[in-house]
Amino acid sequence: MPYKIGLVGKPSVGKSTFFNAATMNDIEEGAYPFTTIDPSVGEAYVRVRCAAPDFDEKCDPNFGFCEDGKRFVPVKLVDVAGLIPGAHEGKGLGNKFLTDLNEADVLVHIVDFSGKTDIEGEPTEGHDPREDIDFLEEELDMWYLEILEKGIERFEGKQRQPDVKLEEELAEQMSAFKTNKNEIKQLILREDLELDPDTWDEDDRKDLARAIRKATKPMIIAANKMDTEEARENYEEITSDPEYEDLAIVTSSAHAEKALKNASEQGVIDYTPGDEDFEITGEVSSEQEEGLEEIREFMQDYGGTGVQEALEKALFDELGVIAVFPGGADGLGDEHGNILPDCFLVPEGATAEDFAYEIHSDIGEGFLHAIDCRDNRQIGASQELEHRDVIEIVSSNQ
Ligand SMILES: Nc1nc2c(ncn2[C@@H]2O[C@H](COP(=O)(O)OP(=O)(O)O)[C@@H](O)[C@H]2O)c(=O)[nH]1
Ligand SMILES: [Mg+2]
Repeated sequence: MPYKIGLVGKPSVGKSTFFNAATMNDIEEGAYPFTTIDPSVGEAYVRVRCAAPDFDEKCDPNFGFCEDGKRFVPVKLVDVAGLIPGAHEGKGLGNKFLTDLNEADVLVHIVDFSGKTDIEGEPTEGHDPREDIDFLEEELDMWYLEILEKGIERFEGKQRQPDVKLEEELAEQMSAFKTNKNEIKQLILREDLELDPDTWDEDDRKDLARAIRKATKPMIIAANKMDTEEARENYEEITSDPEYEDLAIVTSSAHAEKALKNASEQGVIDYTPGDEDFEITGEVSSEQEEGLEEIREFMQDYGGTGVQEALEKALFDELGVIAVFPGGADGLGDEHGNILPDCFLVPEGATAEDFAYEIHSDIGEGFLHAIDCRDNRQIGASQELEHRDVIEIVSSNQ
């Protein structure tokens, strides 16, 4: 299963623009690892420095593509529309919204930093983006709190039965959030609460819901519309506000990325997504040239459009994922001679054996040992892998 990144935010912040820009590509249809008829789900990429050049080779990716030594590894991107006040109570797209949210491994909260849309997404002036940041967190916390309350009721209903454990009942109720009893127990204790909900007041419950949300729904903020003057001012102010210093925040212009992808598709510029610059290679009107030069200036100030960076910060830094290439100790080609055709995204801390299971459950079950292809060293089942490792799995089920 590819990782899923969810784009959230109130209406008119640029979610669809970001989604379209990030999922636009001109590679062959057949190279997609998944197809979908849902227009809000698409294929985007995260960049990994390709391992093939380290072996003086050139790769032949099965999925995604490789440009300038950067491997573009597919991820799923979901435009989670429908965030409005009361979404947790089923208002707006309520249930679809929550299902989409649940399926995302990590969220990118797109915020209109220009302040030109109000809390409902209607045009205005001078809106404080901090309100949007607080509002989304509040909305998610309310949703978590409702499910936590159901878990508490479930526990209370069973209290006279022997061997009923609070953390088990809560974890069961909250299983859609991909948590477990150990994590729940740790979070309760970290909040300095007893393992007895009778002793928790309303604030304790809210704090616990928030702690569970933070632990299970990693999220970064994309400060969007940074191509506007107002957004830059808000960005300066918010990033120097001590109350917001814990935020993982990336500057972005979805609009600029979209314009570059369009120009690239027209064949008038040479642009590799995520790069800090591009080259005009075809005939452009003076108007288009002016627009492109404005975008170039913006990219120089902020190190690119920020769209790739947002996806990568979400996945690699916030969620904690590494990329590992399956390889062979005596050659990186597969049975068709394709060099490093695959690149797997796996959780940080994944072991050689976990990686074998990731490739195929049969390979995992027959795991004998692994080989680090960079130095031909044999490694054991429990050895933790590192980002950009090239690993051969030796299995009795090959
Ligand atoms: N200036 C600027 N406008 C943007 C940017 N991204 C989106 N917009 C504009 O914001 C409006 C809403 O965008 P849309 O993608 O439909 O937002 P959504 O409702 O969140 O999906 C449109 O007019 C976009 O052109 C950006 O990075 N900069
Ligand atoms: Mg939209």
